[in-house]
Amino acid sequence: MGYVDEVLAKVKEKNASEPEFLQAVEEVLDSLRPVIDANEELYRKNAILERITEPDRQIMFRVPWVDDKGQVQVNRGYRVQFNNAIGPYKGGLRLHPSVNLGIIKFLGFEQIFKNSLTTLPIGGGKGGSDFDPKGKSDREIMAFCQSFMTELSKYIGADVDVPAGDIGTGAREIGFMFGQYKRIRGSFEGVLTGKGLTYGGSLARTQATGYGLLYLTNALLKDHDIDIAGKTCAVSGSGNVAIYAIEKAHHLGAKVVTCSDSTGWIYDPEGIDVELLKEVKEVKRARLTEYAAARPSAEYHAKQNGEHGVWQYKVDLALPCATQNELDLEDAKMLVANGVTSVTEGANMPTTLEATKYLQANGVLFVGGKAANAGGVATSALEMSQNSERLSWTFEEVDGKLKGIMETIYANISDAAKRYGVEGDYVAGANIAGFEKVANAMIAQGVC
Ligand code: NDP
Ligand code: 2IT
Repeated sequence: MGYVDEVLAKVKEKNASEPEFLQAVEEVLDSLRPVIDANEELYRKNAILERITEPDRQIMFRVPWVDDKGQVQVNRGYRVQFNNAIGPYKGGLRLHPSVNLGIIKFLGFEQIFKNSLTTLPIGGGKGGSDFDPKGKSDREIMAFCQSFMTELSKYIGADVDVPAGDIGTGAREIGFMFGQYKRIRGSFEGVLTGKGLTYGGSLARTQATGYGLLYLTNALLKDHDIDIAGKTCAVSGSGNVAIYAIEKAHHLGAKVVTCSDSTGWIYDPEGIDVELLKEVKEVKRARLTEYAAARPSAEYHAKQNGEHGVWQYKVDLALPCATQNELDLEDAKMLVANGVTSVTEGANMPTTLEATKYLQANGVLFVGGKAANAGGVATSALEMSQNSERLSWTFEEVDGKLKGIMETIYANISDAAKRYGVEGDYVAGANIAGFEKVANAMIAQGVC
C-alpha cells in the first residue's frame, strides 16, 4: 500500500465517527498523491501526513449560562488547535446546533491549507459551540458569549490563537467575547478578528469573504477569456458571505437571481436587491419571507426535502455560500444540464465529493473553498497586522490588498496544478500549494 492509502486507512480507523472530517481528509490526501509520490521517502520518514491529520490539541469545555427565564442552560464549547507550523492558530468560531467535534475538526483541517494559501503567516484552527443563537435575546447572547470566553481565554492570545467569526458568529458576538477576554486577561490585544471598527477592527473585513470570492471567480473566468459582466449567478445562503458575494457580483456587472436560508429560498429574476436583503438579515435578523413580502419580483419557496432549491435554475455561475454538503450529485447534474460555467465555493466544503468529481468531469471550472473563500481569513490576518502596528488602513487599501491576494491565490493554485500534471484541477492545485509550504515548515522545525 502506498503512503497516502496507509495514512488514509489509519485516519478512518481512528476517526470513524466523524464523517465530515474524513471527507475533508480524503479530498486533500487523495489530491496530494502527485506531490507525495515525488517525495515519498522524505514525507514518510517525517510522518508528515500522520502529523498534519492529527490536531496539536482539541479543547472541549462546558458552557453554562442563564436564559431570560432564569433557567441555567448548558452547551458544549470547542477549540481545535490543528497546526501552527507557519503562524499562530487562526480560524473562526461556529455557533450552530449541528456543531460537534467532527465538524470543528473538518473546518480546522481545511483552515491549515486555506491559511497557507493566503501567503500570510497564519496556522490552522477552528472552534465553536452547539449553542443556537436563533431567537435568543441580546442579553442571552451576551451571557453565552461571556461564559464561552471565560473558558476559551485560557487557551488563546494574539500570538497564540486568534479566533474570528463563522456561521452564527458576527460582529455582535465578537464584541461580547472581546469584552470578556479583556476583562479576564487585562490585556487589550488583537486576540480576535472581525472586531468592531471602534476597537481594532479592520475596514473591509465584513465584506472580505464575499468580495474575495468574486475577485477569485473573476480571475478564474478572465484566465479562460470569459467576461463576468452579464453573467447570471445562483447564490445559496443569505448570511455574511452570501450578502457580500451578491454585492460584489453586482458591482462586476453580473446578476444574482437566488439566495436562501435554512427554511427556504428566493428566486428573483430581476436580481437580488442587496440593500433589502441586508435590512432583512443584518438589521431585523428576520426570515426570507420578509424579503419576498417587500419585493414583488421575488418568489419565495419553503424548503421541503430532496428538491434542488437554488441549484435548479439556469445560471452561468454557481456560488454556494451557506454550509457543508449543500450541493450534492443530483444538484451538480442539474447545474451541468443547465450549462453552468463555474462553481466557486464561498462556504466550507459545500459540494459533496461525488458532486465535485461530476462537475470537474463535465468541464465545469471548479474552485473549492480553501482557495475561493480565503479572502475572509486573509483580511483577518490584515487586521492582525494593523493591530500589531497600532494603525488602521483605509477601506481602499485593505480591499486592494484583498484583491491582490485573491489574484495571487488563483495564480498559485493554477500553477501548482500545472507543475504536477493536473492542469485545470484547481482542487488539487489548492491542496498542493497549501500543503507544500506547511510541510516544508514542519520538516524545518523538527519533530514537534
Ligand atoms: P452566517 O451565519 O452569516 O450565514 C449562514 C447562512 O447559511 C445563513 O443564510 C443560514 O441560514 C445558512 N445556513 C447555515 N446552516 C445551514 C444549514 N444547516 N442548512 C441550510 N442553511 C444553512 O455565516 P457565514 O455567511 O459567515 O458562513 C457561511 C459559510 O461560509 C460557512 O460554511 C462558513 O464556514 C463559510 N466561511 C465564512 C467566512 C466568514 O468570514 N464569515 C470565511 C470563509 C468561509 P439560517 O440563517 O436560516 O441559519
Ligand atoms: O472559514 C473561515 O475561513 C472563517 N470563518 C474565517 C476565519 C478567520 O479567522 O477570519
